[in-house]
Amino acid sequence: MQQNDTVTQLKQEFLDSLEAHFAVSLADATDLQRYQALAAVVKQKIATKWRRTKEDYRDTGAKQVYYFSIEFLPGRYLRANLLNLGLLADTEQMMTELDVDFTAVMEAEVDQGLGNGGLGRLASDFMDAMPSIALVGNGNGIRYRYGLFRQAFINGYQVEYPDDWLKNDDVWEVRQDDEAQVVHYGGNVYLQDTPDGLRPVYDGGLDVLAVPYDTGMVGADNDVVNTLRLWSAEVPEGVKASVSERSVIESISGELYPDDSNEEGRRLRLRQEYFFSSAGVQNIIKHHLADGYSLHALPFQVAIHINDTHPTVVIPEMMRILLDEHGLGWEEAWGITTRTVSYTNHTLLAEALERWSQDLFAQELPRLFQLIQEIDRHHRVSVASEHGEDFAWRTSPLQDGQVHMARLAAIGSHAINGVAPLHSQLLQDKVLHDFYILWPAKFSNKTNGITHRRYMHAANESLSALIDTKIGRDWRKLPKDITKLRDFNMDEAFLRELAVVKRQNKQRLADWVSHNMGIDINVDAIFDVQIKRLHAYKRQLLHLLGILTDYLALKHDANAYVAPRVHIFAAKAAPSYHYAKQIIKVINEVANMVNNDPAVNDKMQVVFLPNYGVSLAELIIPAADVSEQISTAGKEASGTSNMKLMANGALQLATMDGANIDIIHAAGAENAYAFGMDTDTVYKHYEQHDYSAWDIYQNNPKLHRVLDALIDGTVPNVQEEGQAVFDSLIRDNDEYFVLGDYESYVDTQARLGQDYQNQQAWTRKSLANIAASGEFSADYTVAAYADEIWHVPHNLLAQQESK
Ligand code: GL2
Repeated sequence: MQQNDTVTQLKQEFLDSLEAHFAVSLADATDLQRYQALAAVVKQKIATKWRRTKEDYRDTGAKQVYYFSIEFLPGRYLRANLLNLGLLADTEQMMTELDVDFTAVMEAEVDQGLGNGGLGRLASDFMDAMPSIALVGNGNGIRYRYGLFRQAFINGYQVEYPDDWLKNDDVWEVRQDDEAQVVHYGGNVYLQDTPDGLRPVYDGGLDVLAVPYDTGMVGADNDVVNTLRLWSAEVPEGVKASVSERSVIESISGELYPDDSNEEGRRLRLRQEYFFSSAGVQNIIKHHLADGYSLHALPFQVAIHINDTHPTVVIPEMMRILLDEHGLGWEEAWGITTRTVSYTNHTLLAEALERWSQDLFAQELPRLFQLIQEIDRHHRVSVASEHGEDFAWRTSPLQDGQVHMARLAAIGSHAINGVAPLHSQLLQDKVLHDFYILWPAKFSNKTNGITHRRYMHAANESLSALIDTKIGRDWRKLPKDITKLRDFNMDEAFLRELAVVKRQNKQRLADWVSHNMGIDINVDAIFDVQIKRLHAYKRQLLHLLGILTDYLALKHDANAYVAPRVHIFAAKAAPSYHYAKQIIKVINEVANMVNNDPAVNDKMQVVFLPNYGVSLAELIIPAADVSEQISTAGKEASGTSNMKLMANGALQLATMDGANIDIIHAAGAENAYAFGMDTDTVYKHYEQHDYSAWDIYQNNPKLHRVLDALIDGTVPNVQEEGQAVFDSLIRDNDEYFVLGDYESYVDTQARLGQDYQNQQAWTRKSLANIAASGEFSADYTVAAYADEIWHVPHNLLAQQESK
């Protein structure tokens, strides 16, 4: 069809849809109605491909991957779906012809925030990559009634509001009543001797109906549409539940990450983990059998991947189904389970490795607890003879009254991977070292990736279009081809064009800040960006100390040179993470102080954008000049905003941590700003207890002055919070070595500021980053999982060869 025909047809479908759904004309329709009408048109286009994909999988008996994740962070779907369907440009043209503000229409879509940060967004990037490389992969998670809280700032403090994302219904989802599963909690379980062997008998407990809502995951430029299945908790039909019983049940899919600082919160969290794990596994096995396969064929037909330890109960749940419901023997059930399940670890932080109290676990999931006891016993027996009792004890799922989920995941899966080379190495050497001794072949690395489609082609259309003019469009399918851009790094006209695109993106962000925050930021200044969850190890505090350093220099030293910067933060702090919230308050007060001081603010401004999420990221990332990735080395498993920022031409100001190392290596060290202690130094300090924050404070007058500013009234309105930050750094000896890296950070920032003044040289570095970003495409990451862990086909290589 000619493009004009497509536009004409789209226009007709859109106007018809508006009338059919809302009985309004275009002129009278609200942006929300326009969005919903357009989304309905797009959904219709997806539907046929989706049905065919499902039929095709069933008819060919394709092996299916199921990606189990307690978080998905899709953001908005409309623009990404249009892009993948190849209809984005036509839709833009249609909207122009209709004189409709397309941006306003897209912004009427709610930003689906069913995740906290990188882990959830990675799951959604994988949902985009899988169909795009024609891989048979589905998501399995929870349809939270309320997503991650909506953040606002009042007097500089974070305030949390509920995220009522279903208020206007979700256009994309499809409820599947006939796929519902019952999930059972609590009660007592007895083992009874029957002619078929020991069988559990259940007494009491709670039945919850898990109802799935499916959303089509659209492949780019192909006919593949996979399924993301999110489960919602309801009262089973026929069960008379009181109001309070009903609310207990519904709370299971009520909200993302309930506060886990108290017992009831933790109980709910465990229930959530079992909820989507059990519903998912039951449903998979049901279909597997209905399609005529034997249980022994499960590992050949199905790969279940657990995204971090939250879905680890998949392992005992599969054992329960195979043993109790199908009468398999222990060894054969264990073989099937372990060959089906694989596990990605996403964190090195000890406190983030999940553990449950055995009492709580046994109360909530009594049968699963019995099975874990049995897994534990088998494990001890099998390793003790060769490795000794102490080793068996250290690696057991049950120890010290707790259930250790990472150990259970390592024992019960056939593959374990980390998410960046350093992280995978540290897993083998430290965190999961004992398991590496037992099963070295289980371990591998799969470096995270991102979808360039969302973060470049959709969010930064002008950059992608500019790149097309130089190297054609193949790189959009084969992201590594973007390295061809390196041939143009001496092309001055092209560098100028790149700089123009960056400036336009900065202006777009500046307009947003002006409109939403009432602050006019200087687009000629360096946009120095730190966007990620607020956590002590990510060290937003180090960035803040750098800001205070510049501020004090400008105030007190007439000769000080500070390159003009706009410091841009966006971050949510977990509601129960008091210290993180205190840091937000201090940053906001520093921002106030700086922005309202005419003596400095032609040189520096600080903005903390509220309610960080996927859509805000899509606005900030194309506008960034500098990407702050400054975690304590050895703490950030990978990071993914680093990759998104790089692809959009920001230079990394980074510690040698997570995937920063690989990004800096790919872009070339001369095109990035690495600083700070390396992992070995960090570990040495922890082991030798030779780090003294107090000594650093005493011996560095500049830093001394900066820290004092937090407690001597220099920064106004932070009496309590400034003191808390000061105490954590000095009294508590600075767990994350903020002070240890301070000097190196401010020196590197100063060098960066100088370099930025040569715009052409800077843009050349920016180009080097863009040109090296291809290898961080999630298409490659997912293909590597497919080849090495899941053993399912995809067509990434075929695309390469057909070129
Ligand atoms: C995380 C890691 O902290 C982060 O470094 C990594 O990039 C992502 C995805 O692998 O996973 N782990 C984790 O629990 N969250 C992350 O973002 N929330």
